[in-house]
Amino acid sequence: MRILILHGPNLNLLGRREPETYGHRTLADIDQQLAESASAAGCNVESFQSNAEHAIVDRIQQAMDDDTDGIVINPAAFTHTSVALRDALAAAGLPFVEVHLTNPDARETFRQRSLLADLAVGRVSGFGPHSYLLGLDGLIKKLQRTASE
Ligand code: CA2
Repeated sequence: MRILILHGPNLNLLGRREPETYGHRTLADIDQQLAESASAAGCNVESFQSNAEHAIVDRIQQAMDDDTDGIVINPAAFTHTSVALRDALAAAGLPFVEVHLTNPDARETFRQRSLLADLAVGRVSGFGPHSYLLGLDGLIKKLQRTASE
């Protein structure tokens, strides 16, 4: 099983800025842990981060043709703004889980709207890096169930 992990804008700064909000772990740490967790479940993960909306759209389109089974995405600020990302995820038709380090619903009003949430198979928010692991686990179990039906 092949899972794509997508990280949106500014998440490359994790561990270097605003630790009081986003914690001390770097994106490389999180990706490493996701790779270990996926491998223990017999899955492969590939991680991709970009600050550019078009690059994330391109990577989602690539996933339509590279045998990706599902996507775990922290769209970061694009969660709240990007019709392009929504359209790309809808067009790809791959099951995806939306994850957030913080709980956007407990933050500013503008973070309380997700343009992606209704397309997602699930959402995990507020558990720091553990949100990604919970999202990955949920997606793998969902894909396994679908495969055995
Ligand atoms: O809680 C999350 O994971 C967010 O997706 C993070 C986004 C924010 O716009 C969403 O509302 C919720 C922001 C990511 C910024 O990442 C930084 C990391 C370190 C230092 C500064 C920013």
